Amino acid sequence: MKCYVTGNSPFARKVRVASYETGLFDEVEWQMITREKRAEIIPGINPLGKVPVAILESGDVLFDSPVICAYVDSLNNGPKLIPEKGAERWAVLTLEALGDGLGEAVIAASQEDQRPGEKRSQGVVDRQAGKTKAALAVLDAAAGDFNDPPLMGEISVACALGYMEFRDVVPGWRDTYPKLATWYVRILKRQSFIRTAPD
Ligand SMILES: N[C@@H](CCC(=O)N[C@@H](CS)C(=O)NCC(=O)O)C(=O)O
Repeated sequence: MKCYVTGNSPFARKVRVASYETGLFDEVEWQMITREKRAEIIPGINPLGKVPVAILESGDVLFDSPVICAYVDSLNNGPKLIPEKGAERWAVLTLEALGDGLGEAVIAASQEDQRPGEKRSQGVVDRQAGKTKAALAVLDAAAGDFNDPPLMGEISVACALGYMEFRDVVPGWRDTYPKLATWYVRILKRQSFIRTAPD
């Protein structure tokens, strides 16, 4: 499988971490591309123009990150990142969706914030900041019950937090959400996160 990623994308990082955690990292032909290259080549592969996107040996194309991560986990003969059945499966997928939603809100808020004065909408920034803070509050309350080692839900949440911190979208979040921050400091020590930190 060939997988197109950019260095700072929290969604691409999910796939990289999931591959690392399942021991499949070296099986993937990683295509680390710039944002400029992404704009040039990705729309020809994924009509949405987004990374991550994977091309299988068969030529089939997979996107987006939850699909690629589920595919990686399907190749995994060890402990699964996504439980195959039962309530735990739906809990993991829902936590993954919450992490993805946090990542989307953080990206939208930070992109809007960077627009030039007359084009910037405070309403958009505030709406995305509201989603971000609501997600962080729920995650802070849930952090004590997070799986260790992490499953797909925790991986998604940590990747979103990594991007949020990298762009400093919520200054001082570690003080406001201390249980989440304590968990985050722990998960960052895993090789899978050390090896995939935003640059
Ligand atoms: N839901 C998608 C989101 C992917 C996404 O938003 N990727 C961003 C990078 S973080 C991207 O490629 N954006 C380029 C664009 O929107 O044109 C996923 O989970 O993979």
